[in-house]
Amino acid sequence: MENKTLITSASSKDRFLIVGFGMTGKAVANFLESKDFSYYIYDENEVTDKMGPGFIKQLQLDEINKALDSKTVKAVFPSPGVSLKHSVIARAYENNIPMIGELELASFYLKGDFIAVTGTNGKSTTAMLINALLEDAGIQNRLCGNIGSPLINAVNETPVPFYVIEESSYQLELIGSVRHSISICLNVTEDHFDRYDSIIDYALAKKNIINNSHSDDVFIYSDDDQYCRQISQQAKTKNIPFSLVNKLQNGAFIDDNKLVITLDGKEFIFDLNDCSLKGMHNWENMLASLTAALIINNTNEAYKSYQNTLKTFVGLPHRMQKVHSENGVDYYNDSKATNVGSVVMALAGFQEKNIILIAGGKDKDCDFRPLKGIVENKVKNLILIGEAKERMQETLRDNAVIDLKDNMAKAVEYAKSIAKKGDTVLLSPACSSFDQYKNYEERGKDFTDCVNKL
Ligand code: UMA
Ligand code: ADP
Repeated sequence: MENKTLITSASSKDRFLIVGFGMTGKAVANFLESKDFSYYIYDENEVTDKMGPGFIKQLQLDEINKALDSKTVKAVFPSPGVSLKHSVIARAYENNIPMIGELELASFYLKGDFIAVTGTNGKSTTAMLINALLEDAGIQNRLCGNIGSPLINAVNETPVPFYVIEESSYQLELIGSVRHSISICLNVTEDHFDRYDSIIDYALAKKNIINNSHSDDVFIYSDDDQYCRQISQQAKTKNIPFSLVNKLQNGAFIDDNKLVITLDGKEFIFDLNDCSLKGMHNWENMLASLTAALIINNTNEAYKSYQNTLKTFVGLPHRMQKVHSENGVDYYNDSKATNVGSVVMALAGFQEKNIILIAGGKDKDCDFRPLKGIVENKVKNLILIGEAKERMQETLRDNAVIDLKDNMAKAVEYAKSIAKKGDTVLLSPACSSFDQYKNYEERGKDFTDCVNKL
């Protein structure tokens, strides 16, 4: 039976299993409650939330296995943070129990078009910018997905014609039958190697974004990225590339300090001097976002509105955010740079070798070698913190003057003591934050607080 039929024909007698009870699991539970369905929960931590009448119980591993083996469970809803190699998921697969991701579940009920944004870096900025471009032009849409707002919540809200969805590779692993009218892949560089065996494995998850698209759907992708190009070759969609390097005939590119988007022979131009978002990485995000918005509406009125949005859209905190300036030294918080690719982009945006870089954090087993050249060219001092500091030092020892520090406060204090007029102190960790913080926001705030305390 198709997953959609299985869900839409389910009755209150059917029992489901939610695996992982964080933001996604809770949103799925709310949805199941609204349909009067019953559900078990599996979570490695004890669930203490007040539950609705559909909740049966939180199962332990041995109980789960019994429930799955006896086929008491009609379908499993895994949360994105739970690997599909997890023993519970593996057991469900062995028993041929359908596995349904939260995005697919939502897609059974939502009628609007899906605009999906993926990529290793730039997803949140791009999804937010598309949301703003459309909203300012009077085009109703809802921003959701990995950005922190599960799509399933939209099922019980007022429908809108467009859903702008940030989609992580974890979510894309279970994309099932979800069709995207517009898919965007910004880049594919190493990340999440604690979950994927190789970059190919990771890129294959990203590729799922175009799995169900038709010839009248559109795929917007970076022509500068080999994995994005390879995905485009397998897509049935109309493909629109963007590039920072080449002037594309039918696509989006940079020309003489302008963003140029060509669509079906028509050219749309946006002056970079008028854009609040700065940095080459944001040029990519703007090219992709504008292409998507122009596909949806490219009337003169919308075109003007998009130009205004670019003036006002300042981006998100913790992404190359200037948090302080003192004695000719600028301090930037780029705590969201949780992988090597985003740090390469951050450093590429600076012209001189005047960066004091604070990096390190939770080790995700990624290869730090792509940092070698750019660190050598741009970083005068590298200060390392966190679980990954020794491994980073090992890789980068020939490329920078390196100091290891115990924590953020000591790193910032040291950075300040060595910074000279014209230098930049940059937190751009290349690692996630979970070794010392709850999340990247808390780490960015700690950096900013330490800077402001000085
Ligand atoms: N859990 C287990 N066993 C596991 C893993 C998790 O029991 O092996 C349990 C945890 O105890 C916890 C729950 O599962 O109670 C957490 O589930 P989750 O990790 O799927 O997290 P959610 O709270 O549901 O948030 C998820 C995304 N998290 C991840 O993909 C890790 C959020 O993205 C997203 O905003 C949210 O769904 C809504 O879509 C965060 C993220 O870090 C920001 N994403 C990664 C990234 O951007 O790099 C992909
Ligand atoms: P994501 O949601 O994919 O993590 P964000 O927009 O939150 O993306 O940005 C995450 C990090 O990546 C930040 O450090 C930001 O400066 C950097 N970044 C943003 N856009 C890009 C891009 N197109 N290429 C490389 N790095 C980028």
